Amino acid sequence: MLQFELLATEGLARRGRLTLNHGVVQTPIFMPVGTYGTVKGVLPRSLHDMNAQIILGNTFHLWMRPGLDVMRHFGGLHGFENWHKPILTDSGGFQVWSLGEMRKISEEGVKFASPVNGDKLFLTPEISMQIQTVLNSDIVMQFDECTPYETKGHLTTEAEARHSMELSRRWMKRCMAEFERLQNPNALFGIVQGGMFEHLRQESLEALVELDLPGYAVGGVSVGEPKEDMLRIMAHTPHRLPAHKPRYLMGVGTPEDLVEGVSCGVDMFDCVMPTRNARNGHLFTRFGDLKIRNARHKSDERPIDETCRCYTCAGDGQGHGGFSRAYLHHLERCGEMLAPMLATIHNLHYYLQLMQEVRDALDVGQFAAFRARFAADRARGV
Ligand code: PRF
Ligand code: ZN
Repeated sequence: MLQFELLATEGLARRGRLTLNHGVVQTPIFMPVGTYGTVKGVLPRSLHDMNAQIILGNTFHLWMRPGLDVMRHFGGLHGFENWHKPILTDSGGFQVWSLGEMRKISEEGVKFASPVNGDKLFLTPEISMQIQTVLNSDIVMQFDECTPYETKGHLTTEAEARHSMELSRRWMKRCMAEFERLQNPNALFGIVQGGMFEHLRQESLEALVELDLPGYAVGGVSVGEPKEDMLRIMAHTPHRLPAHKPRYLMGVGTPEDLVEGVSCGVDMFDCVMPTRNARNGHLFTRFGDLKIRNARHKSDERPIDETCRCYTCAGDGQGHGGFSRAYLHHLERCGEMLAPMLATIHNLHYYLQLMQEVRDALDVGQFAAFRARFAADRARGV
C-alpha cells in the first residue's frame, strides 16, 4: 500500500522514494491540484510531458459532482479521469471549512448546504472515508477541521485552537476505524493541527504518531497568517514527525516556501498557486515573478524564461511551441483561452522542475549550495 525509503539527507532536508499502489513518487515532490478530476487548463499529456508524478483530487467536489454512482461505475478516479499514476485526495475537511458561514460543525461532522444545488448535506469522518474508498486514491487524507487563523473577527485563541485540534484527533480515530472496516487498500495520512501554538502542535503530532499511520501531513498553515507564523510552524512541526514516514505540508506555497519547507524536512507539497496564478497572468520563473499583462512585454521576443524547457518557453523540439512574451501578452490582453493554458504549462513545469533540482542537489549533498543559488536567482529579476 505504501513504502517510503530515505535515499539521502542533508540537515533536516530529505530525498526519498515513495511507492504507492499506482506507482513511484520521487520526493521532495510538488503535487498539482486537480480538484474536479482535472488539473485546470492542462492536457494530461502535458502533465505527463512535465513529469508530474502524483496529482490531487478533492473528495468534497467529486462527491458533489459527478457523485459516487459515476465514480463507482468507472471503478474510481483513476479510470474516470484516465490518469494512471498516483492520486492523493483531500478529505473535504478544508473545502467544507472554506464554505465559511454556510456550515455547522458538531462532534458528529459538518452540516452544510450544497454550493451546487442548496441540498442539505452532512459530511462525517466515516462518509469521507467511504467516498475516498470509492475514489480509490493512493493517499487518503483524514477528515479534519482546519483551524482558522481568525475566528469571528479575532485571532483564534489557544482554547479555540485546542478544541479544534482535539476534534480533529477524535475524527482521526473514526477515520481509521472506518478505513479498516472498508478494507481500503491504500494509505491513510493523519493531519497535524494546533493552530499557531507549538505545544498544541506537539500534542497533536504525538497523538497521531501513536497511531502508527503510513504518513503525516501538517495542516492549518497558509490560512491567512503572517509569513513569520507560517515559518515558525514550518520550523516546528515537520522534523518532529517520524523520520521513516512521508511528510506532507498542505496547501503551501510559493517557490520560496517550498525550498524552505524542504529545509524543514517536508517531502510533499500541493498548492493552487501555480495553476490559479497562471490564470491571472502571474508567471513564476527562476529569476522572479512576472505579470504577463504588463505593457513592458508588448513586443518582447524573449520567452518567459530563457532557461525553462517547457512547451511554452522552449517548444517541443519538433517545431511546436516556444512562444515570445509578446505573444503571451497579446493572448492575455485578448482574453484568449490559450493564454491561461500556456501560462499553466509554464508555471507547473517551473514548480516540478524546481523540485527536480532540489532532488538532484540532495542526491549529491549540495542542497545548501542550491538554496543559496536559488535565492540569488529569484532576487535577480526577470
Ligand atoms: N486540512 C485539509 N486540507 C488542507 C488543509 C488542512 O488544514 C490546508 C491548510 N492550508 C490545505 N488543505 N484537510
Ligand atoms: Zn516555461
